[in-house]
Parts: sequence; structure tokens; C-alpha cells
Amino acid sequence: MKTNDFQTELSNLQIAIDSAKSIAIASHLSPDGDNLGSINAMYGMLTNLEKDTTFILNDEVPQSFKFLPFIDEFKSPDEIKEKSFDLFIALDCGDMNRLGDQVKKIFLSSKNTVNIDHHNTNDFFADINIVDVEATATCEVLFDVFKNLKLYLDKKIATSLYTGISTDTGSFKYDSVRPKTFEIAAELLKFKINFNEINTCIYQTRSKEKTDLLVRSLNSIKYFNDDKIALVKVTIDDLKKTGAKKMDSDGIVEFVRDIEGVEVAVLLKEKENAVRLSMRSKSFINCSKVASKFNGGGHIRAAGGTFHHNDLDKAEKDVISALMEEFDQ
Ligand SMILES: [Mn+2]
Repeated sequence: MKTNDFQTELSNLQIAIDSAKSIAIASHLSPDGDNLGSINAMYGMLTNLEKDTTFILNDEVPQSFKFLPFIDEFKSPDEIKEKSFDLFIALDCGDMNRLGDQVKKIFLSSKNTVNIDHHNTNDFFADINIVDVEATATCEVLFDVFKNLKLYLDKKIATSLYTGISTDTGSFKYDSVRPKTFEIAAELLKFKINFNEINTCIYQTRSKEKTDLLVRSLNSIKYFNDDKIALVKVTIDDLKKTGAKKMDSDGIVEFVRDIEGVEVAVLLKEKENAVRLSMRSKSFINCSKVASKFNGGGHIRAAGGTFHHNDLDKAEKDVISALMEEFDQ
């Protein structure tokens, strides 16, 4: 476990929670299942401990995660009146900048800070850092934290933790899955979580607009390196024409990765002043390493980055040549 020392940091966390009156929790921009699941689980736990807890969220919640138990409790950074919190807990966030500018300011003005995460690019940016790079999800780390602190779970917390583990493992399919992942999942199922509702909400609620965006982006598909690399794009125009939201491009890159023979899938998303890069690999390409060349990072099989220009053709050329180098090794 890449951490100062799990037990020491845990007791530091215990003291920090016990002594804090006001606690803020937040995660990275563009919420996903692990980020929202870990915030919901932590919010539920702190509320059970009768702590005054504020759940801060930058962006809109994707429709598929609206079933999470505390999802309506969140405040946008603009709504935060407190100048400083006693404790700030960042979840599933590899570095401070991923919190977004406004939330980063709140983080920096808090008296004590905690970072609970599983990204191997995590830079230990808080006072207390609990980072397990072997964990499939922050929700897996959080399960360990709660267990070690002898904090009891309930159905709502279990639902939240299960959501994070399910989504960050691509439904228990990624290489990161370890025996412990299933052991934790088994523990969570004992809380009689609504397995069918969770799965239907997460995996079977794609809107018509989102489907139209998927179809449009698939029309842009290009193959490289004997069809081992597949690349698709989502332009600002695609979003306008389909009426899809920006988060509706979630899932496209996984769909492309699933094509037979494709080792790595690339999605390039056009923004006003940037191009956002997402990559997914199947067996051997290290996406995190490639993403680190483009202002990003993540995991071996799933990573992302940013080009600070909005020239899609240049981004395509650059990412393909970086990937070709990886294949040559
Ligand atoms: Mn995660």
C-alpha cells in the first residue's frame, strides 16, 4: 500500500473526524460512479456519526447515478458560505487541481485535510493520505477504512460502495479486480442492497440523445496499427446536433474498446479551448503512461488527459504516435 503508513494515517483520520465540527467532502470534476459512490458512502457515514457534513459537487449528476441515497444533498461551490471547514475530505481525487478551482480554494482554506484514493498518480496532497493503488476503486479503500475504524455500514452506505466498485471495475471485468474485490462485494450484498435497481440504473438507462451521440461518434471511427488502435471523436457540433449533454460521451470509449482485435480505444472530445483525451486498453497497453504525456494520468487500462488546444487532427496525430511507440516496445 502506497501510503505513509495505513494504521498511522487511520488513527490520524479517526482523531481528525472526532475533533472536527464541520466537514466538507468532495471529489474530482466530471463525476463518475466511484467518485459519487465514495462521497455518498462517506456522507452517509459522517451523518450517522452526527457530523455537520457538506457534500460539494462541481458538475451535474449523470442521470444513471441519481438513485444514490444522498445525491440530492449536494451543494455547488457557489452555494458554500463557510470560509473554512475544520476538515476537508477529498475522495477519488489524484491531485488538488482535479477538485476544480473553486473547491481547491475551499480545500486550501480548511484546517485539516484528508485524501482517500486509489490512483497511482496520487501526489499525497493532503495532511492525511490514505492511498491504496492496488484497490480497484476508492470505494474499496473506503470499505477498508470503515472496517478498520469499526464503523458500521448500513444499506445506504453499502449501496454507495457497491456502485463505486462496480463502475470502476467495468462490472468486475478489469485486470485490477483481485480476490479482495469480490470479498468486499460479497460483504456489501449482505446488506440486501437492491442489486437489480443499481444495475439497471447504471448500465441500462442510456437516453435516446446519448444513443444518438454514440452512433454519431462511431461514424468517425478510424483504425490504426493493423486495427489494434481504434479512435473516435466527439465534436461540439455532435453535442449540438444530438441534444446530448457533455457527460453523454461516457461509455463511448469502452464501446470502441470492445471491438474484436482492438487493443486500445481512444476518444477525443472537442472542447472550446481544449481536446479531452480518454483511452481504454484490453491487455497490455499502459494507458496511464501514454496519458501522462498529455497532461493526464489514471490507471493502466483506463486513463485520460488534456490537449491545451482544440485542433482535433493534431491531437489525433500526437496520441496515435505516442501509442505506436508503446506497441513498438
Ligand atoms: Mn476511482
